[in-house]
Parts: sequence; structure tokens; C-alpha cells
Amino acid sequence: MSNTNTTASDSSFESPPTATSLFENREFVLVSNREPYTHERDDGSITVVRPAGGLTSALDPMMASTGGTWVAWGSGGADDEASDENGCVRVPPESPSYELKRVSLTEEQVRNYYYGYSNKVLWPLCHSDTAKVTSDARFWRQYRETNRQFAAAVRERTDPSNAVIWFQDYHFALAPRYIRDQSPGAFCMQFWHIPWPSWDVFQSCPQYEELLDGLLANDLLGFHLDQYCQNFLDCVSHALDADVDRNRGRIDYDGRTVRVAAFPLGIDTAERRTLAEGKEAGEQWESLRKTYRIPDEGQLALGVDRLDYTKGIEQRLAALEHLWEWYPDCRERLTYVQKATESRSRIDEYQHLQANVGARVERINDRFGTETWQPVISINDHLPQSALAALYREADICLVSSLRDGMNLVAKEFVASQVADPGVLVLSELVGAHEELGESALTVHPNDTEAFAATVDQARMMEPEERSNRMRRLREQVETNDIEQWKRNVLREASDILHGC
Ligand code: GDG
Repeated sequence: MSNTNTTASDSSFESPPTATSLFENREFVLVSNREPYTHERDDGSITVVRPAGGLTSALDPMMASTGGTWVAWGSGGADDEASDENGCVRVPPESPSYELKRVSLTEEQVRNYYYGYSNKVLWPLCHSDTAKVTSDARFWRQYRETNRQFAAAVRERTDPSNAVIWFQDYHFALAPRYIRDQSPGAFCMQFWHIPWPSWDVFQSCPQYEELLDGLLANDLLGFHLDQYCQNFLDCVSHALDADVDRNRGRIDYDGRTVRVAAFPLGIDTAERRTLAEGKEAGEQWESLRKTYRIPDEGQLALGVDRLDYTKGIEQRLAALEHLWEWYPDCRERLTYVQKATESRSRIDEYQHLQANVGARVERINDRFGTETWQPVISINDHLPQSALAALYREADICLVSSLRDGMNLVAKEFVASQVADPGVLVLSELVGAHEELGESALTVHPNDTEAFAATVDQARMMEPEERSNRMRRLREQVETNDIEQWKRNVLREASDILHGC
């Protein structure tokens, strides 16, 4: 890991600081595209659903303890009915302690702001896949308009000059500017969950100047890795008239100073462990085995992804096909479970990916399957956490092969769930998590099919002692840098800036 000052220090505290203790009188406002709770109509009655998502479930307890407001797109079918005339509802449902303010989006906004600019422009751009970027003037127009609408929603709830406003992710590159221009005293911060590309890639986006200007309206901008910080600083120094201090992660721009720092996101390791050790995971495992006919015998390799082209699912299947072809003793001894959840299916690229993955799985199963054994088992349903925990716990090998990934929480979740016989993590060198876990995982390059296959074979044959040692080191890493540590580091940094330290 780089030791420049863009990597925020691991401050340790007597007791964990909370947003309330750090920001005193300022109201805390969180802004994200996804909401922590949706209301759905089910057989006539309204039910509350917690959309599964690592981040929303990690930030919900923080909001519950600080109070304040969470502003998000109201995407649930019965959200309007369950909210008051201002689009607000108090949550968590079991003991309400903060306000959820829902922003209603039209179908056109969903098409152009969400599927369009966010997921057909910024997503491929930030993953350095410029060939997949789709240009359409409507995308940008509605991205701007929707960012304005979110900024207005924040303003409806609070005076930004007396608030700390924390934006999550690439859906809101412009909203901080729309807040700042009207409320210079606001404290704005943002965490960018996906990679930040190099300048030559970022420059291919015609809106580069306005995007950077929007993000520089924050006081603090966080990325997972120092590398992404450096890329961002580089883009700013090329595109804007700004003073960039790369070593200290500071940008002087438009009469203000913006801090840019790395905060590698962690997971709730205690929760993952509890889930993996729980009785429910045991029951779920039995049920998964029966439903999907997962064999008792042999070893199990696992992949868990949203079906996204950045996750390298086709490359992983190519490596496995090579393995079963050239390492015949793996046949009937190593089964691969692909837990892939459909994602963004309104976008052509994602439909093609689903079709290609399906076709490849079918071909592999036709080539190597026998009457009693199926090499690849696809689980496309969204699973409850306890079922996911069962898969993580029972897997002998976890395959993470993204072509680019801001962090990748699956790698960390697998490690935290390895409560029984330790398995092996096979990790692409192109994911953010590789910086923390690469030393004790087995590293692969997703596009080097033969070497990837050989590494899976190495994982399969690894002696128990080496597996144990590697897993112990991985666990230490994941437990030390967990979600609490991440929140602490981000909030402490924000508080230092706010108090001029
Ligand atoms: C973005 C960045 C960054 C998956 N299937 C099920 C399920 N999941 C959960 C996993 C995990 C999450 O989805 C996927 O997280 P990732 O980190 O792998 O990826 P992205 O969704 O692309 O997230 C990424 C992340 O933001 C955070 O900053 O790490 O780089 O791309 O938590 O467990 N959960 C349940 N059932 C499933 O079937 N319950």
C-alpha cells in the first residue's frame, strides 16, 4: 500500500466516535440512490423490505444512532402510500429513529439518469471500459436535473449550512455543487464506490470538466484505494485550474480546499461470522443442496456476483472449462456453484452477458457433465443472507475474477464466513480488495485463462496447513479493517476538516 497521505490514517479511539459526537449541532444527512427500506404492496397489505445491499445495511445502524435524514430514490411499489405528503417516513420500522426522505423519479428519469448516465456512461467509464460508454444528450440532461432534484430534497429537510451531507457514489457527481452554490457554509462529503480511471480514460467523457467541478464542491472525497485518489488528482490537474498537492491529497480550487483520501471499505465481520455459525445457515445448506443438487462428495468452488460485465464471469468460466479439459482428474471432483444475480437487465450489454453466461454454462455442462455430475450449478435467485452464508462457509474455493472492481466485498465476506475447514481465496489482481488480501490469497489475472486454471488446481490441492495459515492472515486483515473502522476513519477525517485540524 502506498504511504502517501491520501491513505487516511487508522486512528484508534477510546470509544468509537459517532456522527453525533463528531458533528455536534449539525444535522446529519445521507444521500444515496438506493434506499435502506422499501414499501411494497403484497396481497393487499403493505410490507417493508430491506433491499439487500452491503452498504445500505451497514449505514442504517449509523443513521439509527445519529438520527437525521436519509435521502434516496423511492423505488418501492408502495413507497408513496407509506410516506407522508413530503415523501418522508420514519425508520427503522421496528424502532423509528431517523427520517427517510424519498425522491420520486419519473420513468424518463429512471431511464436517463439511472440506466443512462449512471450506468451506461459513468459505470463503464470508471471501469475503464470506454467501448461500452453510450452517448445520449438526454442522459446528461436528466442526470443534471435529477442531481438538482436530490439537492433540493436535501434543502427541503434541512438548512445545508448547518448540516453534514454525505453523498454516496457515482449517481451524485453534481449534487454537491448544487448544494454548495446556494449554501457556501454546507459541509459536503462523498464516497465513490467504484474505481476512478486514469486521465486518458476520463478525458474521453465530454462532461469531464463539469463532473470534476461538481465533485470538488465537496469538502472531503473518499475512494477505496490510493490509486483511485491519485488518478482523480491527476484528472483535476489536467482539466481544471486548480492547485493539486498529490502527496497530501489536497486540492485548492475555487477558493476552497478539498481533501481527497483513501478509505478501503470493510464488512461487518461479526455479523458474517454469526450468520455462518448459525443454525439457519445449516438448514439453508441442506435445502440448497437438495434444490440445486449440489454434490456431497468432492470440492466446491464458488462465485458470487451481480451479473455484470466487470465481474469477469465469462473469463472465470473459460478458466474452469480449461481446467476440466486439461486436468481431467478435476472432473467429478470439483463442482462450481455460480451465484449470479440478475442486474440492470434493461441495458442491452447486461442482456447479452446473461445470454453468453447461460450459453457457456450449458456448453460446459454438455461437454463434461455425466449422469451423476454437473460441473456448473447456476443459482440465479436472490438468496437470503443465511443461505449466502451457507454457501460461503461450505465453499472450498472462492473465485473472484473481476476485470476491474472498486473493492469487491464478496472476497471479504467469504473470508469472514470461513468458520469451519478453511478454504482458499482466488483473487483477481484487478480488484481493489487485492491491495489488502493479495498477499495471502492466490492471485490470478482474469484474462490469462491457462494460468487461472492452473491456480484453481493449485487451490484444490493446497495442504490444510497452508490453507489454514493463509486464511488466518486473511481473517486478521478483514477483521481489523472492518466496516466500523471504515466509518470511524471517514467520520474522523470529516470532523478534523470541519474543526480545522
Ligand atoms: C460496488 C462496487 C464495491 C450478491 N448476491 C446476493 C447478495 N449479494 C451481495 C454480496 C455483496 C454484494 O452483493 C456485492 O458487492 P460487491 O462489492 O461485490 O459489488 P457491487 O455490487 O458491484 O458494488 C464494488 C461495492 O460497491 C462497495 O463499495 O466493493 O467494487 O462495484 O455484499 O453479498 N446478497 C444476498 N443475496 C444474494 O443472492 N443477500
